[in-house]
Amino acid sequence: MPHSELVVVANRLPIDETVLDSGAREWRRSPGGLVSALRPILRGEGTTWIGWAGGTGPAPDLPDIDGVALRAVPLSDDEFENYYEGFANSTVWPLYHDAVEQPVFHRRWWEAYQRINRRFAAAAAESSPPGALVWVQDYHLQLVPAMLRALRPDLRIGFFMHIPFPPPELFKQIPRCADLLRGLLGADLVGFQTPGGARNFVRLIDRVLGLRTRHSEIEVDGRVARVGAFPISIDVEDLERLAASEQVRAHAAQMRADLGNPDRILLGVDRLDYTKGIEHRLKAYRELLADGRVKVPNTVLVQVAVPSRERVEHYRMLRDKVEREVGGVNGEYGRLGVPAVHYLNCSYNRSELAALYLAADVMVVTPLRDGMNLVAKEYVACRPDNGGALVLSEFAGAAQELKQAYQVNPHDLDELKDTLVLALEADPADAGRRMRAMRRYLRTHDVTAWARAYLTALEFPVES
Ligand code: GDG
Repeated sequence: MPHSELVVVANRLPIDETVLDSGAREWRRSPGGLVSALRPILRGEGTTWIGWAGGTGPAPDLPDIDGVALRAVPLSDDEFENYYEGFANSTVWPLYHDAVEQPVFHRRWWEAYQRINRRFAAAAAESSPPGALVWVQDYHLQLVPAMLRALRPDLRIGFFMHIPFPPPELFKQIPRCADLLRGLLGADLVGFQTPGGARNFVRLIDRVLGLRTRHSEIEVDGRVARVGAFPISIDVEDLERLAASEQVRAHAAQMRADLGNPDRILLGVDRLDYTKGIEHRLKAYRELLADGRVKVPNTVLVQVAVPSRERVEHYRMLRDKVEREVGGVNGEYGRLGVPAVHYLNCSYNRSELAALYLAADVMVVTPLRDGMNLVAKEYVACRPDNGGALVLSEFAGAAQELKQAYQVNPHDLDELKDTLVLALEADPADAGRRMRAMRRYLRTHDVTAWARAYLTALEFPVES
């Protein structure tokens, strides 16, 4: 029988609480993110989304959003600290990103992680109609698939990992790593961003759990769990439309004017996260200025650094380091009224972001490791003019698809500098060909294609 009810389980609900001028509070759909990804295929009725609403304390009652029923899972201050900031973001996040920062382990974090995963599994078990498909998202909830299967063997369960999945040598450092693998194996389909992530998972199942694996199939408890790569994407059509709009084009021109109409604008847009390679980028730019290969005011760098996980120690340290470096570069190379780096530690809405992408000559995406990196894809989608050039780290999942980008190893400072110059001085015809090829690829590999591929693999009926 086809399954027609969908339950999404993610750490975060796709809403934010906004305080209106009147002082009243209102829930609004969060911009971007998974909810936009799923919107084209969510059919409203019959879809439920389970997740945390953002505050601590009792779970709020929530309105439906775009026809999707929302169910909040409560977290206390303590649980937020141990489950979210602790195990999820100070153990799993750094370790799955090649340990570019030292992962930290605490037994109390692991206990909280188990407890909260159990809470999400219980909420999913309660909210799912018989035979529904439950799609669990990301590294915060790796134990949920097995916990949910134990409660509700009638459900079809999917899991998608948004971040990289590390090789055995790294993964095995996590105390209780076998429990994480067993948790994920509770799913009928475990999806990763890249084939490499999927391969690492299968190797680990073989080595740590000693289960029989055949390519992408694993025999577990008398059933078969499948593993696959499903590279996530963006709503290409929507961004193309936005970038082509008169309002965004005018805004982009205004931004260039506000920056003093430089010949070349370099742009970085990232969450302020140590995986994103912001420091490496700043260092390369500073050396280019020192070498005289780029000059202010002809060239400027705009760095948007969206605040993130601000209470976690590594993030506070990163912010200090980045701000010190920006201050250093500006002190040395800025001119009166013309800083070398325009550093913006705030968040932008979709149309402002589109204008920034359109204004930038070179988009610099240099993560040390990244599951996919949607910013790279968004930049390409926002260039229907075929202008601009994308510098992209080979360690972002997106590099496996955006082959015509100027790819770079961000750890190699000289290579990074040379690649930035190459992109800054690119022949417009060549740069245009690259952009066109990448846009053509994205048009057929957009977010709807991603969700459709995943759900079809789980035999969920998706309208064409
Ligand atoms: C994780 C994985 C994977 C940026 N600035 C603002 C803003 N953004 C939006 C971007 C983009 C998103 O945030 C960032 O997505 P990324 O993919 O670049 O990075 P992560 O946040 O680390 O996401 C990543 C992703 O999950 C999806 O699977 O690609 O590898 O790490 O869409 O446009 N959004 C708003 N204001 C901003 O100032 N509203």
